[in-house]
Amino acid sequence: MNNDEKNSSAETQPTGSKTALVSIVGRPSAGKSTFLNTASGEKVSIVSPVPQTTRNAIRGIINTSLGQLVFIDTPGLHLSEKKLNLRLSGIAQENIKESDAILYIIDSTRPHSDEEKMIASLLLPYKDRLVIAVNKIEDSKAKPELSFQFIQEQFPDIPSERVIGISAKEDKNIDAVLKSLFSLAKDEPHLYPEEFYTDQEVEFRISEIIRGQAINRLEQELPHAVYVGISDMEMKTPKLLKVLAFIYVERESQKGIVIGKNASMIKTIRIESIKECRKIFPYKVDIDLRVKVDKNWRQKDKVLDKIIK
Ligand SMILES: Nc1nc2c(ncn2[C@@H]2O[C@H](COP(=O)(O)OP(=O)(O)OP(=O)(O)O)[C@@H](O)[C@H]2O)c(=O)[nH]1
Ligand SMILES: [Mg+2]
Repeated sequence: MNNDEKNSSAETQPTGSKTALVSIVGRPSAGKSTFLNTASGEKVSIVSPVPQTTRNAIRGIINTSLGQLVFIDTPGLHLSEKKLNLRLSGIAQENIKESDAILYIIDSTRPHSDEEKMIASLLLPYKDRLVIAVNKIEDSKAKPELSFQFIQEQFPDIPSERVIGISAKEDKNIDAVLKSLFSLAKDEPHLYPEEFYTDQEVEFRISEIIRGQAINRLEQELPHAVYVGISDMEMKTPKLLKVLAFIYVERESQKGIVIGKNASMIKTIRIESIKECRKIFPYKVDIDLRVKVDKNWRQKDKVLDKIIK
């Protein structure tokens, strides 16, 4: 959905009176963040082919002639006992309880494993405020009929207008999902002013842009081993924000990979991050980017408390 059709439609058409807080949930890599970005027409949340990309509850706001939907993009729900994964699943579960509606995204290119069944049973008590999107239907590997069958088994009495086949990547049927979510919205004051499309702080946004640029260039386990910290940020002039940022890795041996041959990798991450910031902020963002080791940070509560909220 492009921006002319969504948020900026407020300029031509007033935003309707409905309001809903909507949690987007599903397995890692189901396409939750892609859905939010396509629906809002903005790069609100980072996307990558690696599962467990989203680590925070990220809000994205959409205004249409029907009203305002405030989406909470959550980390993928994952069967794992690892400290980081438990925290990520916890965030998704806390947000489900608070929301007026839940958008459950199922990846139709993957078999419906025990993990999918675990999510379906977690959502069963909320079936009256559930919309289910069967995603990636444009993919040649997709088997949406199996997903619809799975949904029929797990949620036998869910109304058909609340189960929709979509392609988040190719903007297919996104409008139908929004319409279905509005049917669960209430006549209540909007949660955000119309010019907002996200509530993320500048510092968090920049650190996520850098992490997105990094993880989409790193291979295998490395995307999971990375976090980004901003250690200094100063508005030098009204047109220039100076940022000192660190990409943290778990081990000394990973440092070299992030830096790359002749520092080529870190340079590219820096330049592409600056470009992305340029598109979002009304001022230039100059980033001094360095790499540091924070040994086994995924096991440290102190670090997890800081980066996962
Ligand atoms: N073919 C296809 N791929 C998609 C679609 N939607 C998302 N993807 C891809 O699926 C991968 C994961 O997408 P994300 O949006 O990061 O998934 P997520 O559910 O937010 O993942 P986590 O944050 O890790 O839980 C990326 O490579 C996307 O490009 C779709 O409609 N079709
Ligand atoms: Mg995500």
